[in-house]
Amino acid sequence: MAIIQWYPGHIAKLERELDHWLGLVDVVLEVRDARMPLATTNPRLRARYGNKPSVILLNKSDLADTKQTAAWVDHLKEVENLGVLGVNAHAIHQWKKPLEGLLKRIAAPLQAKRKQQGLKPRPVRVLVAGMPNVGKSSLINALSGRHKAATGHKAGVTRQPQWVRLHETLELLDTPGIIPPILETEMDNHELWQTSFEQGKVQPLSIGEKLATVSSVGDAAFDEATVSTRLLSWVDEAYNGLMHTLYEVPEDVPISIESVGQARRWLTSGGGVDESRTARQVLTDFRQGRWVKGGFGVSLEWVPE
Ligand SMILES: Nc1nc2c(ncn2[C@@H]2O[C@H](COP(=O)(O)OP(=O)(O)OP(=O)(O)O)[C@@H](O)[C@H]2O)c(=O)[nH]1
Ligand SMILES: [Mg+2]
Repeated sequence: MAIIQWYPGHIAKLERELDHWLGLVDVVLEVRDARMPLATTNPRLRARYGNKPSVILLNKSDLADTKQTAAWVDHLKEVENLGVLGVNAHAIHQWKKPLEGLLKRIAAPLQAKRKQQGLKPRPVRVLVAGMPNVGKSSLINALSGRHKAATGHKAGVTRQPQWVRLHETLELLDTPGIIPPILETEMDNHELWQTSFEQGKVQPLSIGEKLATVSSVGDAAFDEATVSTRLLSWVDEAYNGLMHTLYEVPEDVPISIESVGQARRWLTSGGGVDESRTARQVLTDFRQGRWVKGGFGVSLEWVPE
């Protein structure tokens, strides 16, 4: 799939600024989307964390496949040897304590070192980083209990880094989302993403397509019909006909924009299926969690068995 405008100029500038932000903090909190923990990590960014202690948060777990999120937490802990938590910014009370505990534990040796050097104690400083739209600002707002940082359902809402003090011992630096400046084909071949487990007859979505489904790349950067079609096909296969069930498409009719539009009567005035409306609606349904049933959502990346 051709992704145009993959790497806007302002992102290049942000990447350069990242080194400066890293110099200001003790710990990195990398936020990813629980529905695709591999596609929403930026290997170039991770390479720059160097040996800063870091923690991975798989956010939006309310929209993800619960079983997969639990498996990803275990898997990433093992392969990355880091603290990993599956969280939901909209219900942070469940994770606030464990998360703060984890950050403080990580920062304890740094604090002890300061004390040894005769320096005054200061708050632990945490860089909150990750791809666009994964929920960095929402998490910071939820943790601080105040709406300090701007949030929104599209890429690039946070434009400037911003410090938010949680309390006298913890400060978080909200930063703009950064996507990698590499071509999609290169991303798909990157070793970090090679561990992605894909199964079934239907070809999995490419990294760029996955990022499009969760609005980590702007809407102008991809073709909605293509992404929507691939999303429908993969999810329908991986989740045993879930798209047939949710959109009430007859079992013997293959899943497609056409069949979903027909079933839902998303039609043009001429009576044919309104393909662009249907494609957009399918993406919106996925993004807004309308495929979550009984607390079980959909993940586009599954952990190796
Ligand atoms: N369902 C659900 N939605 C979430 C969660 N966290 C954030 N969101 C939504 O995701 C969208 C993006 O959230 P932001 O906090 O603006 O994301 P960001 O990572 O700061 O994005 P940029 O600043 O653009 O990089 C918003 O519409 C949020 O309401 C979550 O845990 N669950
Ligand atoms: Mg933000």
